[in-house]
Amino acid sequence: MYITSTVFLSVSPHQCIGHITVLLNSGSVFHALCVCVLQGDGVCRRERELYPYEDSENGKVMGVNADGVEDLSTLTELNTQAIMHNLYLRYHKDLIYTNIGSILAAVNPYKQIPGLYGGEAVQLYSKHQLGELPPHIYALANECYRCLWKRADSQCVLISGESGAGKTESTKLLLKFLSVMSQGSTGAAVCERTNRVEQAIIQSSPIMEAFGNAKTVYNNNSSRFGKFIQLHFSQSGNIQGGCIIHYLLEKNRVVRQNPGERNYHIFYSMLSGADKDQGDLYLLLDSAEDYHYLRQSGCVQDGSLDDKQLFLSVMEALKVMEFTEEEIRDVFKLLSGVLHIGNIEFMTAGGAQITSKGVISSVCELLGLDAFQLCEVLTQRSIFLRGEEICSPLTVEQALDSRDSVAMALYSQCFYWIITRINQKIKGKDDFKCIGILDIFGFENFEVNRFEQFNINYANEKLQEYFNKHIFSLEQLEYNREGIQWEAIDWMDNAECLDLIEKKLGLLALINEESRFPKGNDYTLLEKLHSRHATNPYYIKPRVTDHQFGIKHYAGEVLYDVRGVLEKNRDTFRDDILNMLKDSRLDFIYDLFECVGSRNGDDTLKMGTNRRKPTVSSQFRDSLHALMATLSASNPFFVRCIKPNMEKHANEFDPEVVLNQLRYSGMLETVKIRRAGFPVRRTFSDFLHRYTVLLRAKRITDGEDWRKCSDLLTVFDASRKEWQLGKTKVFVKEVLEQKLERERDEVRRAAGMLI
Ligand code: AD9
Ligand code: MG
Repeated sequence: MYITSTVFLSVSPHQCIGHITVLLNSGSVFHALCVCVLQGDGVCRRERELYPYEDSENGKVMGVNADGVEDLSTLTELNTQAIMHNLYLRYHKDLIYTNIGSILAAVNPYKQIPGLYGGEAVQLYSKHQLGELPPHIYALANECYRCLWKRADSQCVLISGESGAGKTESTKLLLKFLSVMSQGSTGAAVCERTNRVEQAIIQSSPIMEAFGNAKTVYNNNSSRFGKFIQLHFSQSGNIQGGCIIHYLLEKNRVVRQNPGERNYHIFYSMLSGADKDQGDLYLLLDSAEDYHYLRQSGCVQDGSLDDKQLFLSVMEALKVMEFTEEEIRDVFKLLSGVLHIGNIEFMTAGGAQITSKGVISSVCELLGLDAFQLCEVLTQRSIFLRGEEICSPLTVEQALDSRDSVAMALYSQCFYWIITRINQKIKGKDDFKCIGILDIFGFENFEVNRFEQFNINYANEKLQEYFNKHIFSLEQLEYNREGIQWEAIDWMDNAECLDLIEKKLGLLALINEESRFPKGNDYTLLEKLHSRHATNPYYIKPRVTDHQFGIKHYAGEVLYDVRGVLEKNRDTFRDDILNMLKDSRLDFIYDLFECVGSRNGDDTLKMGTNRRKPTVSSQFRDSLHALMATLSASNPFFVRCIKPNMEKHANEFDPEVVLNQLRYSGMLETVKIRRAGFPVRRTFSDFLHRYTVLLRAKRITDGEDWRKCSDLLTVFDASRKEWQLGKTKVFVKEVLEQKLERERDEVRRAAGMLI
């Protein structure tokens, strides 16, 4: 249905005319027409947009291809609106994937699309080259898998997009596809071991999500930690092992959540899934409402989350991963212990006094602690000075902080322990190549943004830098170096914003400096940030508030609340509390605090004894840099996830929301460079080696390497539009590479060779 937007331009925004509403977007670039259903309550709910696009420059309605194009680099008219229109057309036909060469754009459908990801789809995509079938995450996964041999190097898939855009779902689909490929390639001898590894990798997802994901305002299943999953493949194509690296769990969520958000899923699922015996064993109270840590945000349930079902799948997954009954019991006792800790209350009586003695006995029973010792560390602080113990009483506020720090430490150590156990289970040889999949927490901009958001957005900024470097910077450098004819493409560089954050005397350095300064507090920090960076174009010094600073990120401006930054960055944990936990009668609790050897384990907690312990943000920066180094040694694939609306609704495409994401992610520039560029680049000898069978078939045997390359490429594209020769490499467009690969497969098949 075509409707020219001019007909409706005079109608005021959001005005309801019978069953039709016209929405005008504030930027005046875009006009959306929606059919609305007037509900009984008189509220007009948007059902479906009919025509969201008009070319703002010349006012004409663009030519419409009913399904849109599958590859954005083939669009005839190139601008951001045309890209969006194409995504829109496809989205409403449930075609959520669109290619930009080998980069995949994925619009979150917020619904299950029948048949899209089933076994048949996996089989189908595994048998075809990239480009032969409609765009799909499986097509990208298949290409990534093939590249292990085609390019003979390790691969990585970087999934980006804001919170709720679909990164974690994409990660799971990639894992699913790769594990099926692995099974298909398995020889009988390694079959059993391989199957176990694949199953374990797949089953690690429900466990990690239960313990590391939570409902936020942006996403009902939001990842509150970042992860990089590495799969080690053998030469014959099966997964021999894997490794999960995790980044910065948001541990504060255990004790505090914003209104409308929830604590980690596992707490609610334990409460709704545990049977009577388990309930008795774990001393569970009746419902989530009975716990301070679960009820304070006013949200204990969400219609889209099935807590009971999650409990069953976590239990199933824990068994597959061979967690022992005893370990499972210990974990749930710890979780229940954490919840009970949150119910400990205090009053002032010459310092803080505990008012809820019954709770203390439950906590001690669950965690194997001594009641007297627990009460002591919660109400007074003891330090050793020159061999002498000095105790000082705590205020109620300090007592609440110490209570919360025990809960956070228990939960986070338990999380790290679970990941360590998963890693032990999926460990295997890494004697060939690997595929790494990066699924971090997406860009966030809440009403109040804290230290966690600062780190999350910093990580997203790094990921965007990596994307820019690979798609724009390195590519154009190589064209120049190799003497390829080329028209330069402008792109939005985020280097200056990153400099503001991580360079010498940048925000991170100042935060760290102030964290080490004994007298430093959040306000002295803010003063230093303002005075050093107020003139930086990427820094925001708000006019009115006295506790915020802001950053102009590539994805938008975010104001951060400075309150709490230093404490979270220092991440101190009192020695006396640590010792009390180590005195636990339960081996499990003792081991968590004594033996967790992971990066995030011991170190984090030993602040009391080691003042030069790295701060949270410097550890995070180092781990991001290490990650970038790993990524730089692999061949990258990119998935750009896009959120169609902020309401998490199916069948709703909000042009303003999508347009913003397309703009900040540099989609137009990406399409331009993919269209103009030659993304496939191989040295002459690599190229000849790959296509030996084609050379033979086309009887190209004479001449220097470059000449043979040129002769072969001319056979496939005499016009030379799809390739160029550089000084040491051939430069080929993806469509031409697909043709070469197809023909190579056919020749090899005809000759009875393995493909
Ligand atoms: V965050 O940065 O961790 O807060 P993600 O990971 O980008 O975020 P996620 O993958 O969790 O988002 O997707 C959010 C929700 O969108 C999911 O819980 C699904 O309900 C929905 N979703 C995402 N992708 C798909 C899909 N391919 N098919 C169906 C989807 N639903
Ligand atoms: Mg996620």
